[in-house]
Amino acid sequence: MSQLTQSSAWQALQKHRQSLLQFSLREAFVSDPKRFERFSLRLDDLLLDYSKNLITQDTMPLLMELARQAKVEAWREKMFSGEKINFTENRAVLHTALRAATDTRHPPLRVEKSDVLTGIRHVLEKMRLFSNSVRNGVWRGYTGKPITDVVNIGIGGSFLGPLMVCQALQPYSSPKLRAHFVSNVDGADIATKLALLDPETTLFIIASKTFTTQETLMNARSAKEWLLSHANDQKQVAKHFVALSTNAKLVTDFGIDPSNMFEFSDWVGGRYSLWSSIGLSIALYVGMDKFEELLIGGYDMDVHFREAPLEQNMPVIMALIGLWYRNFFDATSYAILPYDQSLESFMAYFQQADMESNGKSVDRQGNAVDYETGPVLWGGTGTNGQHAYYQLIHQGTQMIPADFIAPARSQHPIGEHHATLLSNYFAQAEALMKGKTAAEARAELESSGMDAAAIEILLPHKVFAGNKPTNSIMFDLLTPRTLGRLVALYEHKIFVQGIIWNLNSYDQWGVELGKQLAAHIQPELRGAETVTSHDASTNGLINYYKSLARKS
Ligand code: G6Q
Repeated sequence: MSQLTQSSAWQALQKHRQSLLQFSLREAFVSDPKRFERFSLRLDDLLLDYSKNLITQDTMPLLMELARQAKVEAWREKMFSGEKINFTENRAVLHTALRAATDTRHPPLRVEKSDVLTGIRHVLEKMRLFSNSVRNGVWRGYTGKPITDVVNIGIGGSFLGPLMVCQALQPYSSPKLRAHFVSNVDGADIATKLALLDPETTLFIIASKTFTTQETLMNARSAKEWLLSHANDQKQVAKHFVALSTNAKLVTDFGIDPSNMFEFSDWVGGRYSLWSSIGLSIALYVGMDKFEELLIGGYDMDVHFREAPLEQNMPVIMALIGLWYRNFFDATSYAILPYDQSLESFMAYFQQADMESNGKSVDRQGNAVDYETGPVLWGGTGTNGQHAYYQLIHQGTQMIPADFIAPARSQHPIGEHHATLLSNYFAQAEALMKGKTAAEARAELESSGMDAAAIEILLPHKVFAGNKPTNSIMFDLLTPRTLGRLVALYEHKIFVQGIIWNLNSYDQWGVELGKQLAAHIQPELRGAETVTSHDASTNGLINYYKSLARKS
């Protein structure tokens, strides 16, 4: 048995879980009128209501004890101070430094003796000068026209964060500059984007930490060929291509002027990199001031996470509640449900952040874990989901804890739209908590005038068990600063869970195997020979592909 499952805190939680077999959220709200006050927390306007969870007053102290036994506070300090907690890659985990750099009074933060904050501020200044010059029309394309379209070419962590933030902050964008994202190596992605663009006014941002990623480099090469097919002059590449990377040599080899490269360091994990120069598309789209407000929002949450006692600590509470369901209720998945169309990629972003960080089955000592780790994350914007997959959350056989997220005010106020959206936000969490008893369903059917025999047939289908746990997160308006807080909240939640599960949340070796095999297969797809080097299924599929491709 692992230390974790043997620990007194874990065992106490298991016992506590048994005492909750008859727990009813509906009754808990009736018997405790202060339940909302007891189980909610605010950071300025950002409210976390966790009262609709399967917890009693005894649950949180037991969960807090689990966090203390896992030394969450000490690990938190290791992360913030730049210790190499990503030990399988021998790296610090310092995306928080990118946010701390906005605090001019922050003491120096040294990694291998040099102060990282100075370097970060230097890059921020370079981003400011560049984004201003593009946005002001000073930076011009090869025919002298200002830039109208920015295309971020990158994948995974070099794509999802900038995409999510640009969508979320669209109300702050300049109408003179559009942002596009190309990630998939499927030619359809770049071809459909290029078809809409004018090479004279398009700027490509090649976003790749390593600058070795197959998909990104292929898309970047196709973009360069497209530009050169119009500009017919290699020199013009400098006006239309910039790079965001840690790898100056490969950027130069690709043909991008090193003065057009925006650096960051290897202690920024890909999926935590939107705060680094990987956020250049954000700075271009909404302006550098707004990008810095986003960083400040992230820093607000860092300060809260680092300083608030565990009992009053938003990321800690969310982490513990998530872990409670994953490990003690066998919840295999977790839904993120923003009631804000501009957060349409929020779930996809955290699907990567969470599943890549805590989708591990070996602990920090290299032992197979004997407990569940990261859940499957899924979801999407309300109310669309209500007319699709919510059915399974309400009446399916699995428990799916969910986070409901909403702004009090809309960035797009039109008539009654936002009040209608929010009435659904409130109603869904209430419905999941309360359910509908057989007596309530029967009374409803009777009052509709239905005859007794029909009621008996329909009744079981109309009953909702309820007792479905949710968190509700609400804030005033989705500003850059609020978004920064929200993103950092989830990042730190992932951190806390990873620490308790005794994982390295900051590597991603699982991504590697498929990459290696694809590199081996690619040359085999070229010739006409029958491929025999794999298992029967892979050989069969490759050879079937070749037979079809030959026909075209
Ligand atoms: C994230 C992962 C991964 C990475 C992409 C792109 O944490 O490492 O999603 O961001 O594979 O990598 P590059 O930025 O190096 O192209």
